[in-house]
Amino acid sequence: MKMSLINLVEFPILGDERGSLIALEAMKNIPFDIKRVYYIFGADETIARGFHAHKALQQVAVCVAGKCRMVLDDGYLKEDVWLDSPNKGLLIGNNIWREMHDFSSNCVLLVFASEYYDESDYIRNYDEFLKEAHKPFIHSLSDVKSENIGSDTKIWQYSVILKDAVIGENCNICAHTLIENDVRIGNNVTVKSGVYIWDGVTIEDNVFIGPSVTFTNDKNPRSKQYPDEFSKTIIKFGASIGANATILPGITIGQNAMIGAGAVVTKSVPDHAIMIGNPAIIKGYVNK
Ligand code: T46
Repeated sequence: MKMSLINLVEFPILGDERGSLIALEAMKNIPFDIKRVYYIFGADETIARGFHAHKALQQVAVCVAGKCRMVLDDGYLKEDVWLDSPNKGLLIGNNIWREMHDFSSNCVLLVFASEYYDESDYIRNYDEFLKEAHKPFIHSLSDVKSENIGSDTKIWQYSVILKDAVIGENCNICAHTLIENDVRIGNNVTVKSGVYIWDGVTIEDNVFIGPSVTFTNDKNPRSKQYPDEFSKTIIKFGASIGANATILPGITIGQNAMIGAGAVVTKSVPDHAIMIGNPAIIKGYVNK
């Protein structure tokens, strides 16, 4: 579950019978070096402002007088909060879409910023913001040559993905995996560690590939001798392949089928079948 986007900092109110005082200090109650301070006042109560995100900028916003409603959105979650007290600071990180609504006529919104003003740091188009927020996560220790990787997909350490591979949205490709060129992977697929997916393999949506599952694509492998075409393997929608199972070349695994750990699958598998053993046999069927 996502944590809240509303990150409020409460500033201690100092003062005495003469009145109140709040002190704001960089790297103390403002969690960055302050390079810029600006304030918004005299805002039209009927007009909202903001409607952008920042690529790098961190800010803390405080209503030192009056109030306004701040809407924050990280591309997954949208939340709002009233800024209505001079001792309540809202921390707004980078890559967060912000909107300011419902300014009171006396509102003074004071903002501390971690960087100097730079228009190129703004993302002012919501679709562009969403694209950025949902872009695939590619770990810096992986070697990913393909540019066909869907939004929200995660590729972890020491994965090698060749240029023509196609991977859908919201997949999890765990550490220590290899995906060759002629491979198609759908949406919501999990590939656990230690899996090598060779040319000729198609994996449809919602499939689970357990750790160290072994795919093959050549019935008569000999060193330095290549078939005209590699055998095609298809893993259909929703199928699950248990750890360390071996899938021989040219096999189709049916929709929602469940392959037990360590099974050696030598023949195509019907939809919903449960397969176990070596050679794998049908043990039953999962509920449709
Ligand atoms: C933010 C929200 C909370 C400058 O020249 N220097 C500055 O430091 C700033 C902040 C703005 N400007 C210029 C740019 C525009 O021509 O002032 C004009 C109004 O700025 P903008 O339309 O971006 O204002 P808001 O209220 O939509 O957004 C502002 C900040 O720009 C933004 O960083 O997070 O307040």
